[in-house]
Amino acid sequence: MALAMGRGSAEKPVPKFRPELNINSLAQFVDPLPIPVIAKPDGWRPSPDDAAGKLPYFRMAMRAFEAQVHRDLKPTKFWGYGGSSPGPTFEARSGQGLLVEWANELPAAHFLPIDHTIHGAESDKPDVRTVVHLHGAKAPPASDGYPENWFVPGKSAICHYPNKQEAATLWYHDHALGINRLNVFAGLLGMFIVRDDLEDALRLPRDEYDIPLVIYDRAFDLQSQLNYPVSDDPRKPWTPEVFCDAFLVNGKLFPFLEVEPRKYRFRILNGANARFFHLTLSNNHSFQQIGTDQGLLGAPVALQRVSLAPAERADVIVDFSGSRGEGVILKNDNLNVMQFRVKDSRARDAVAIPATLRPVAKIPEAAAVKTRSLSLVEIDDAVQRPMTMLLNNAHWSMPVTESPVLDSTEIWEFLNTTDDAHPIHLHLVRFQILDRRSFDVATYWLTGKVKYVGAAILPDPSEAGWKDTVRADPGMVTRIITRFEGYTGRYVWHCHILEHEDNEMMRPFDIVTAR
Ligand SMILES: [Cu+2]
Repeated sequence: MALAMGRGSAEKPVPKFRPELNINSLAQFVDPLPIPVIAKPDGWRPSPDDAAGKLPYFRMAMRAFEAQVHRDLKPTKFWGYGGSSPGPTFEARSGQGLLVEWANELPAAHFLPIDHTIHGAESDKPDVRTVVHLHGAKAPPASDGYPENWFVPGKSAICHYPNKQEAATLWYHDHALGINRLNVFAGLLGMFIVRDDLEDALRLPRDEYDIPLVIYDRAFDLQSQLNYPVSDDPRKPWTPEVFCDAFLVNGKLFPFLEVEPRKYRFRILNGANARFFHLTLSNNHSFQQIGTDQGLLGAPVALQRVSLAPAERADVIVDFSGSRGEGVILKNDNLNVMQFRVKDSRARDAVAIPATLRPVAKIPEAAAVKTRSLSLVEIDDAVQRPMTMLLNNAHWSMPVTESPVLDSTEIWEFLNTTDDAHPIHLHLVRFQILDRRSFDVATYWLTGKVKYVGAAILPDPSEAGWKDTVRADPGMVTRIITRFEGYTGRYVWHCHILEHEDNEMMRPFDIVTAR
């Protein structure tokens, strides 16, 4: 018996998915929506760019803490930045850099099930490792949170964020190789907002009318503790995707927000490991999407539904002036997520949404000096269970194959041979989506050639701005175009389904100087 269990099982507890809390048994809209606090600097430090200049310095500690996700539940154990999840929101101005010392003050043992068969998470690695990536930031490579640059409890890393980029809704989260899905699930994520003068001049809703909504799904056990799903093989607890039925907004289940009958700006982030959200309002009112991952769209787009893959952001304006005294529910498909309680009062609303926002100049395809065809691949075991996911058939540890030249423009086309949509994220750069087009996957496997079987589909108006994450749909070639600006050095590109990213669907790339 003991022999059949194999070596190692005596040292590590066997991961189990415990009986699950029934979310439908909970009263809805009894907790106010928490709004993350704004991060405050702890002083000034010399700028890495200019020794005479000083930059605001923040020390942000990752700590274990407990928080109630619902009035009627016991406190849940989380890990979070600044002892909260989401962590404090950073407020930055374009062109004004800042320094963050990310300090690992977490316990020595992980509380979620590590799969030690996954590359980078072997038994000889410390269980608790963290490294922080600011998603969407144009940051030097040493500050980008390279997945192998993790550090253990008691250690820290200082990152420099120059913020030489346009106003946008960024977010920070863990990126440690092989356990990133567990660290983010544990609560290690937060918002980082960059503002600029052009955006200010548009006079969009601001201050208490500009609210981040960080949405993600989690599972809880009967003791209200996080319950990360596992496979039925205790030696390989990894599962291909995690979909849970408890939707949290800013860390609460079914929260409510009291609003005035006026316009609000919501910066919605899909912070889920794997779930795609399709959000609507219960009154079927339309709203205006004004921005995407990397900032403002050229013009507002009227929508009744916003769809977000993991890591994507939508910046929307919702006008509650026609809903005085009503309860408007934000829904994901048919399920309630949160409630807006519109006050039955008069509100002064001087906000008029401008007809145009920020011009987004299209990058011409002719500007590209190179087109890279990159396949998205799923490797199954003998009984068709996914074992790993690959980019261009390459594992993380294989030599770098993508080395764009600094300041050059390239087209990257993602050939999705799998049955899943994969949100593909490139670090450092912002890009534009060119199109998506169906191709014959069987022919591709046989011949290595792309045979298109449909017309090219242009991006939806809501994603026709600057992006850093793109949904690559199954059986399609998704093309993006980008200029590799900013820094030379090593960055990564990966699928943002965190279970895929942790299991090889991530590759390094190098930005090099022209020879
Ligand atoms: Cu994926």
